[in-house]
Amino acid sequence: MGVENSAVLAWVNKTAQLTKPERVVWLNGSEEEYRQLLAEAVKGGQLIPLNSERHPGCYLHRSHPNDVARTEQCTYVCTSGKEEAGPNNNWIAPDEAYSTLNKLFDGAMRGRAMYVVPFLMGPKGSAFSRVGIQLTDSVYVAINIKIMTRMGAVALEQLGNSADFVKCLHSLGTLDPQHRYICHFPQDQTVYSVNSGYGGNALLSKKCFALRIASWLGNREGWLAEHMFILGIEDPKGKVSYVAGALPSACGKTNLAMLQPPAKYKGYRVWCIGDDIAWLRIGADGRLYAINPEAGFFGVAPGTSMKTNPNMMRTIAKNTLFTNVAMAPDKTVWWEGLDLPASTDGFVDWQGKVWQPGNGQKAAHPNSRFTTPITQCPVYSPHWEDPQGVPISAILFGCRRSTLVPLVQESFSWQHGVYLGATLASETTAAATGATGVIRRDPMAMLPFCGYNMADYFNHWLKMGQRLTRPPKIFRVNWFRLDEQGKFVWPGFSENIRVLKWMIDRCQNQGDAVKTPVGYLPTVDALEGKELSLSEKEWKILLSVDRPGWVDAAQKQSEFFGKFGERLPPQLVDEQRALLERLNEKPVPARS
Ligand code: GTP
Ligand code: SPV
Ligand code: MN
Repeated sequence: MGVENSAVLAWVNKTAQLTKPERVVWLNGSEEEYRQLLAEAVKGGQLIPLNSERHPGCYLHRSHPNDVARTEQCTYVCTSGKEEAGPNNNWIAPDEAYSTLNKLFDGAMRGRAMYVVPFLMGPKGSAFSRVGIQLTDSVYVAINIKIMTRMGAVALEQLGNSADFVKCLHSLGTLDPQHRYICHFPQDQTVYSVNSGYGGNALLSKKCFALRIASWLGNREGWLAEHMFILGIEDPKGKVSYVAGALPSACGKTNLAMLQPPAKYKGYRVWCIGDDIAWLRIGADGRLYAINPEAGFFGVAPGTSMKTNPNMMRTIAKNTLFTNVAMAPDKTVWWEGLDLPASTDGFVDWQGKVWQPGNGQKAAHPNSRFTTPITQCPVYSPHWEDPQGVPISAILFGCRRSTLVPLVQESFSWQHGVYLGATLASETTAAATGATGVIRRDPMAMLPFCGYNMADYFNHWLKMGQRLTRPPKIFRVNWFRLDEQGKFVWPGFSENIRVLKWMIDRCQNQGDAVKTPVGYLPTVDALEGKELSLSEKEWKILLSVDRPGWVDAAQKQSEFFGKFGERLPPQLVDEQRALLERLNEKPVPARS
């Protein structure tokens, strides 16, 4: 490829001198090249071809057992001052980080190829879009980026002679978890990652660039980079309204983004624009517009089935990479949540070890994933390509909470909505290493992904609201309330359409609601809830306000807010105080 951009050439040459690869391979993104990469990965043992009839064009990858999820404890934001990174990030001074990393990268690619992977985040020619270039010695990573982004010549064309691209350097190194680093240098638009080959640690286009670096840029330039899906909901009259929503990792974004409404919701359709990341800007008309910077899904496999997410099952029917799922002897894949076949003889688990149901082991790793192109999704929205993005009517912040948080709350104002996002807490999942099921603060589902001090981030959200003349309404949801037996009370999945529809109704000044201290809550009728076989007790779990529980929760927020010191926007403390006042008032059920 005749690359002429001198900044790109200089960076590639300098890196090759440091990492000393056997060869440098420039990727142009063509289909032929993609086939070659797949063949190379099969030959090298990184990919196993799957059953060509049942899974055409599909492959299985097994990552190292110590490298199966994001490692937040090895992830750093290296701004010049620690305060800029904030209490929400691990921090190393840039000089020190570069010095450690340069030692680890010295000769790290010896005997391996270094792939030069240019990629474009966002539609071609869009003012939202940005270019990145990843240098990596992992063919698996290069193949993933081909699926996940607009990769190759298209990115270099958009870049032209400009030096404005994000430098993403990645090496598998020795996969030594003791020396694993994922370092971000927002002031240099640079990311270095070494000793991991997995997901968000290694596909640097995703969380590292499109969230950590992009959120930092967005704060400077007046836009937002968020851990959000984007969907369009079409009503029977054909009107499409757009919703963007953040939920923490493995809490339901992908499922919601391509939901298939139940038969009863005739005429309603959901269109998918993105499932994980949104870049949002204010349009000339004062509305908020969103694009999905990505071109593929890196989704959670366990739990995905024809019952829960038929659109994803159809999406992954071909041309898909599976990572850390189980395999049957006929080279078909399996994971928890799919029906168990009559015979499981010869099944191997995600590590390739013999597996039998009931042997006490998971067949697929709980954070096993698939990588698949968005254009294969049966309900993918053609507006995914719109350079100006889609106008957002509603924003949703969601959490996984077995107690306290109701099914859905509508905020009273933008500021109250920002407070609902900022005080989000959720039970941890297998998407990151560490204990699961532990409640932690995860503001806007961005705790692991915000590339700067979250106090400044909250302030940025508040300022965005002031600039929006037609701001979206902000909601909070929780699909995960448990009953006394530990079962999910809300049926979730396709039935979540009821909540989405109510949200859109509310944006159009319709839909019944009850004013409560924590926001507007829907009535059972507004959710057409009589159709669901839920008892009165179950509705109470979903739609009531546990006043003492909320007083306790609101008081505990002081500790969290305290971490940000003087930098915390006072509006959030005002909202906390207002909530406590509302909770102490006598309950008056009122219709809005
Ligand atoms: P990341 O890709 O990690 O950012 O995750 P995500 O937010 O896209 O989550 P995803 O949609 O992949 O769902 C994660 C897990 O939650 C899967 O096992 C789903 O089956 C399950 N899940 C999703 N939606 C629902 C729901 O409405 N109810 C219940 N009970 N589980 C759900
Ligand atoms: C998440 O953890 O939120 C993901 C997967 O979407 S990863 O790419 O590993 O970040
Ligand atoms: Mn995610």
